[in-house]
Amino acid sequence: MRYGLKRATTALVAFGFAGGASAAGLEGAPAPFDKGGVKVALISYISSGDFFQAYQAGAEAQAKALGIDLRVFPGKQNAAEQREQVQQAINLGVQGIVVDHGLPESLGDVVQQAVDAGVKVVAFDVNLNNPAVPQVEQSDHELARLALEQAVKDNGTSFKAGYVYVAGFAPLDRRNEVWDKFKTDNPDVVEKARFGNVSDTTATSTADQAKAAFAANPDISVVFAPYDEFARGVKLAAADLGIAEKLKIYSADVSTADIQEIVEEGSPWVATVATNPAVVGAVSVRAVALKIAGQDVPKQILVKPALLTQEALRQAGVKTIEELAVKVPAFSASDAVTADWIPAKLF
Ligand code: SR1
Repeated sequence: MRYGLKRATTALVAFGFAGGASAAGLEGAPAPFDKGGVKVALISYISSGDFFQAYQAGAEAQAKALGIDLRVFPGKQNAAEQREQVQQAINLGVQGIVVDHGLPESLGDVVQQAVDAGVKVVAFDVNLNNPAVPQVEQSDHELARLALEQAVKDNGTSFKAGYVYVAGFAPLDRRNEVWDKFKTDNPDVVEKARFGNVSDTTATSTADQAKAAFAANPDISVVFAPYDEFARGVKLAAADLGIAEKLKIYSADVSTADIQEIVEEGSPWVATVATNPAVVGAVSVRAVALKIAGQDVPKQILVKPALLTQEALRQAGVKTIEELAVKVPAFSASDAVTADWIPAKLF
């Protein structure tokens, strides 16, 4: 069975972990994990939506397996609050912090305070430009390239497009670089409308904007919406306007709810390119654990995404992310930042 899968990684399927730590520590692990009681903070900018919930679940599972006391600071799309949370984490005496998204300008100095206080920091999808802070990312350039290659396969190189983008988020900015180059390389792809919103109601706000864009540009036939909440919004708008059959949506990310929206009869959501966010959460925690243990962590940690087309998902009869992981083990795997003392096995 093929999923239009272009990249494979191996080693971990992250829906649960065998073995793991007791309160007394992790046998065979380096200090301080051998004794237990390691405190780490997960500080998010966004917590709502399938991607971020699954990311958090993966981080929690990996933390549990390592005996880490993970303090989760929920994200409310509030830069001032996230900044305050970094300070709270330092005051709590955590040994590590994972910063998940956020605005670099509001985090740079507090993250430096954490580093100066000896706290190990890892960033996911936020460019903190700090040599002490490795960054986890989902190979966003490759992700966008795979989605746009599929768009060309389905639609050729001449079409009117809608594009969903909000500047200032590292993954969206990286995907945008690929979109810009794609338009330069394909001058008959015309971006007729650009819109987007990131908030606690991203999908519905994006739907409202998409409706206005479609009303003003009825010739749009392809939408590049490289965030699953964006794609849901565009799909919602298409359904409300009754134009789903003349539209094709290409996105990023996947969840069980997304799979159901993609495979349903008449869905315009024809492809997505995704990692398993639970694996990305686990990788982020492993990275900070390695740093706390004084072990080497690369500056850039990549989790490779896979192309998932509507056609392949339908053919395989996949309905949930768990089924996806079983049928395509490589989808849920990352061998990034592993060590033999880190438990990372399914069940
Ligand atoms: C607002 S940024 C949204 C993106 O962050 C993660 O990288 C997910 O892939 C999502 O698309």
